[in-house]
Amino acid sequence: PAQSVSEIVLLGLPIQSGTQLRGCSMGPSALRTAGLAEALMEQGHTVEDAGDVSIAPQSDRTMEVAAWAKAADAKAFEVSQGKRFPIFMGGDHSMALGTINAMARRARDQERDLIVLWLDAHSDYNTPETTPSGNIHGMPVAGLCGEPGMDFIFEGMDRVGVMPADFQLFGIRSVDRIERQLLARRGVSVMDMRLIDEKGVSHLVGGILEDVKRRNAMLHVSLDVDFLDPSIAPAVGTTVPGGATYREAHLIMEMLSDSELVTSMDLAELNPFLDERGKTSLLLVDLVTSLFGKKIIDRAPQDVNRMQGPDWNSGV
Ligand code: 5AB
Ligand code: MN
Ligand code: MN
Ligand code: MN
Repeated sequence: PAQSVSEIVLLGLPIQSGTQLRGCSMGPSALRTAGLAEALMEQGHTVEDAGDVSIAPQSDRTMEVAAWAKAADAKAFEVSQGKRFPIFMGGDHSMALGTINAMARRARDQERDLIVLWLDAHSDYNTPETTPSGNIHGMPVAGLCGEPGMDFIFEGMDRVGVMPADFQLFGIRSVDRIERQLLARRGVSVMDMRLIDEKGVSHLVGGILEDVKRRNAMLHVSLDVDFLDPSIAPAVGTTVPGGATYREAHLIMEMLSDSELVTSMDLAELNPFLDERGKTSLLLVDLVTSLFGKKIIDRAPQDVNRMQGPDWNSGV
């Protein structure tokens, strides 16, 4: 995203009811502390911080997730009007039940499809029936795809389903047994770490972007901190070894930036309580600046051969 974005809007969703481990509620605050808004403004973007969403107290965690989904959906829809690019600052990954429903509503209003690039160690396709943990942050993709047992979350919402085939799960390296069967049956695209090792980020992301472009779809990026290797991003409750490296993650953001196809983003699962001197929050800020056009050098590959070297004779 670059030219077509008029304004970036930050929305805090301090949700942690989707997980047992506390700390994700501090995510939005840590991203602000790490200078997310300032970094984007430094790059010349207009940034508005829409503050944090909150919910009324609920009787249990499950009801909290449902209340959060409704509140997140309503506010996410509101802040994403026009050409505004929302960055949703979570919050555990159950936040996506609200944010992605909202962006799917935006897409529907424009008669476009929404494609979701889900950057995660996990496939988050459990249902209340299959979950080994009971934690709803392991279920948002299933809920958005209309799997049974999750309708209560969308009650009273203008629910827009997402087709399983419109999810691109990327970076996956932890899938539960029944979850795996369900993913295969539904035809969800799972680009696991082995595939990434074999084919490379550039080839795979390039293919996804071609598809988004050909279909004139909107593209939502849902970044779970555990997509990244724990050595560079320790601030997450569910670390899995063998994640994306610093350069793989940046390359994805750089390619997304060049494509100008991304229309919204989640920053999910950041648990600042587990961080080491803010390094994970700072890395997320860095990745977002790459998504919004920060480049190592200016490059115009097609011009490289025509560029002139220094003129040794004139001494310049
Ligand atoms: B995350 C697990 N599959 O369902 C489950 O971090 C982990 O949003 C889910 O990707 C991890 O509890 C959820 C074992
Ligand atoms: Mn996740
Ligand atoms: Mn469709
Ligand atoms: Mn995960």
